[in-house]
Amino acid sequence: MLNKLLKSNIKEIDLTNDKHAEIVTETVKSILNNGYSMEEIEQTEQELLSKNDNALILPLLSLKIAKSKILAKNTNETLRVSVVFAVYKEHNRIKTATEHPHGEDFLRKKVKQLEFLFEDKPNITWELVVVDDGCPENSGAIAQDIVNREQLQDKVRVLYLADAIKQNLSVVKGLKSTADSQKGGSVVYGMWDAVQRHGADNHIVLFTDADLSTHLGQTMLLVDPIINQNKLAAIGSRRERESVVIKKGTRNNRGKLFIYLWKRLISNLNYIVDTQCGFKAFKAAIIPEITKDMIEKKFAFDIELLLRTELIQPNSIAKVPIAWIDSEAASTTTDLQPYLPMLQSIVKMYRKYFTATPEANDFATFIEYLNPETFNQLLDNIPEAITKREPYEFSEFDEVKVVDFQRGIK
Ligand SMILES: Nc1nc2c(ncn2[C@@H]2O[C@H](COP(=O)(O)OP(=O)(O)O)[C@@H](O)[C@H]2O)c(=O)[nH]1
Ligand SMILES: [Mg+2]
Repeated sequence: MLNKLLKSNIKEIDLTNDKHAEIVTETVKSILNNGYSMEEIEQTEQELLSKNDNALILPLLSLKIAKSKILAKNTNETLRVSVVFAVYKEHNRIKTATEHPHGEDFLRKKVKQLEFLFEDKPNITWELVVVDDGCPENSGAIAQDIVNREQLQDKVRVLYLADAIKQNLSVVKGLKSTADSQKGGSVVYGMWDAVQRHGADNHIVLFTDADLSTHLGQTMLLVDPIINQNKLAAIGSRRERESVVIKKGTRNNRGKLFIYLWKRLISNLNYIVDTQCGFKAFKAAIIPEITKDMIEKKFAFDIELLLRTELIQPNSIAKVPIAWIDSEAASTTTDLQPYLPMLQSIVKMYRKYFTATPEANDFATFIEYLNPETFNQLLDNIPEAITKREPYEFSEFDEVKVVDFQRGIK
């Protein structure tokens, strides 16, 4: 199998490209048609990973999807899978590549990815839930147009956060308008709605990002630990040994600082590193409880969902190494500086959900008093003890104290 996989001559895979997507599908099919077992596939995966070569992304992604398809095949009970994503200024990425240079045609592609994963599995029903986050460019209406034109009504549902606010639904309590929301408000509304509509039994609710960074063929890798290993949630992680990540640019040190700081506050997530990957699954039964009266409607909502899952049952989150290929062309967050507001929300979570300790309190107060200017100084002076380490070390390593950070700012 290894030799066959290595023959692929695509070194930089682009999931927005139809031809590349087709090659992935064909590779998965050929792996499955050869009847390889889960163990054989995992062994091949280990061999490819040990080569540490970004050009192997296509075979590695194909192996992950092949595993996911085997898990689907082995699922014989009734299962409902809802996949939610928010759209905000996605009017370009939703177009095709010929219609716009940033076009990814992500809606149709996501449908295809799920169709492929669940083909011949009538016991598994699924749905994509698109939630318009008050998009000024009417991303929701554009999505609905595609749904109507392509007759995708039984596969895709489009919701508007504005409607939920108008109806005063409990899940959007605290939002006066869509302007108070970023990603979190919409995703959580979509998750809650999926449970309202399809119930809590045999139902897994995932969320993802609008773009094609995560191939949804991997969905069963998240579903499996919940239905077969008693986990309450499973999160895609870009920071495990078996993760396959293609990301350009170097925003890495900021990410390290972010992880170091939230880990000083949120003690029950100490075994988790990548909280921000847009690919997470939850057992539907816990969704009403973990989404009730959430603090965060913006980009730190993942952390609140996870910490509340852990409060229900410790050690209940599976970390799943995934293949992730950044879509940077029209990222909706590149101009944003979301880290400081995220950290300040996390301080609120610390105060609401945890018993104070002197150490954590120090960090909480320090972060509360940061402003964009002092935070930028902090970013320019991230202590080397942090930049030289890997984020997983920050669960244990806590030697950089508030005074050390204060030295870097005026
Ligand atoms: N920037 C931004 N994104 C939002 C907002 N509301 C929902 N989103 C969605 O949040 C997700 C963020 O993903 P993306 O733009 O790929 O961010 P990145 O991958 O972190 O650069 C997308 O699905 C957006 O459509 C918002 O108010 N601002
Ligand atoms: Mg993205």
